[in-house]
Amino acid sequence: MSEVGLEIPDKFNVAVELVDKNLELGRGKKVAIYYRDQALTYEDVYRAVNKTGNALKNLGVDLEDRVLLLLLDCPEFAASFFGAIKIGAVPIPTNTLLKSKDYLYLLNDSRAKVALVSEPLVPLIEEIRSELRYLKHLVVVGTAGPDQLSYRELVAGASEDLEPADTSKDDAAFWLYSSGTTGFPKGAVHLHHDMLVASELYAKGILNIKEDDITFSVAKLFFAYGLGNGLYFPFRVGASTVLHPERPDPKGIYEVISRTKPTLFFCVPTAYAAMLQAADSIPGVDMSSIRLCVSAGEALPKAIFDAWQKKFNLIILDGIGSTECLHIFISNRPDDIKAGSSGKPVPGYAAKIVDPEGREVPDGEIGTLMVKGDSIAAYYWNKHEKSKETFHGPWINTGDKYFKDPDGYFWYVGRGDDMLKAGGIWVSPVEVENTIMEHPAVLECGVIGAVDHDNLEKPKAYIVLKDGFQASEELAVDIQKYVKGRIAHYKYPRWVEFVGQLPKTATGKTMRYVLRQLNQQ
Ligand code: 3UK
Repeated sequence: MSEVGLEIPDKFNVAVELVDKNLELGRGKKVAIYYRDQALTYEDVYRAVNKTGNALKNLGVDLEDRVLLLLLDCPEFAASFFGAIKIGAVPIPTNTLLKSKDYLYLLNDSRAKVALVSEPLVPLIEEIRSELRYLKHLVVVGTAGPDQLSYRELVAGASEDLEPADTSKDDAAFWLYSSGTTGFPKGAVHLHHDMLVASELYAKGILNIKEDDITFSVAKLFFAYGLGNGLYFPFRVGASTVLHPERPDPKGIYEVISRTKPTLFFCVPTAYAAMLQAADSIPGVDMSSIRLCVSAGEALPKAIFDAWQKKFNLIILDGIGSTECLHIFISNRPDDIKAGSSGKPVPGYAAKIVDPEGREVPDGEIGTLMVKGDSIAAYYWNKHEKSKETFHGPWINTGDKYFKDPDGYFWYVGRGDDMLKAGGIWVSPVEVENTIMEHPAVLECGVIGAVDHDNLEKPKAYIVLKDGFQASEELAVDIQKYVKGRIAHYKYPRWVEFVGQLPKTATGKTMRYVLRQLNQQ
């Protein structure tokens, strides 16, 4: 018996639990996935999972081999994710918003043998193909070109029967990469039991998800947040999910909601703010199907909670989760909300706020948030020092600064490191700084998170120019364009401020906290 009261046997394959079991429970004809004009039943998904698992086996994928998924939200995502897990391989859902050089790192660091890639993203991989040391096969979901394999053809030739690999509950099931301050992402290794724990504690415990729910997540499946919302939560209870491969702009989101009638809506603060702003200019918005809205990724400002409630008479449940913890571990509840706070620990998880010596601080005092629970990743792949800093026995250091009020609600106050978020997605200041520094006019720079008119964080750059260059609006725009062309679009600085010098430590390191203070004045 694990701490959460879930009976998980030692021999255990989570793909069986999340896919096959729905057939055993008589849900074969139920819709699992709505995708464009298609509705796929659990039987359809089961067959696709088995065929994809066999197709991967036929390519030589073995137990413990990594398989990189660079896929837009689509049924093939579900088939490859669970197909790989079912054969004991380890899928790695990967951020589709990155650039070629990011994929070069991820493919070489993970040593994935096979990558399954949506056709529009294939050029990004081809650009670095000659530098990939371990990739043997590039499988295209869509039309395959020379030296590429067609997913459709591989699957068409594969058997529908697949015995699950003889995995244990503590085998690696999948990895998720999480960005670090230096810009090199860390692969968090998640085990076969983790998705069951998150489903039990958060999806059932807090959302009370049921078979007749329909989920729609604006956060894509490659995020830990989206993966639960849009895939394993609904699959755990035989509910349906709406998958939407397009970029989520407010108009598109409202259109999907009005057409597909989800009951559970998952989003991030930036997109809630954008939806509110666009609401009145979009005709025919129908939100009547939604019973609950969820927000995570960054703190939800009270103003957005209030405006949403006023506009749609719906509450937004804010909760904090992380890639390492897999999903949300502190959350508001439908009947217990303090807007602006992250809520209280989800039953089954424990949370404490500690000082630098690891002692719990009194209520109202700020400290570092530590969390305990059975969905936490085992370690970071090939990053032993980082693993030791983060994983402390059953506890994990979230890196977040929090305080607890006398009523027991947890309040986010900031990060303990210099990492920041843009639209709920990690941005490393070092990576943005290094990119800006390659611009011919820039001598040095410092990047911090600043807040926009919705009180949401976005990157801001303080820049010292080289001699002979003049600060101007045009130069600021040029630097922004320069960054957008080189690293993922969401990382570019929304504000550029030219300064004479940067605050430095005795050893020459930029003091980003001084820049943060400067920004608040
Ligand atoms: C921050 C929040 C305040 C916080 C995630 C839900 O965001 C997720 O995972 P990431 O690894 O980032 C984790 C970090 O993001 N954060 C997330 N949610 C909140 N800060 N209020 C919040 N509600 O710094 C945390 O350490 O990208 C969210 C489910 C699964 C997830 N992986």
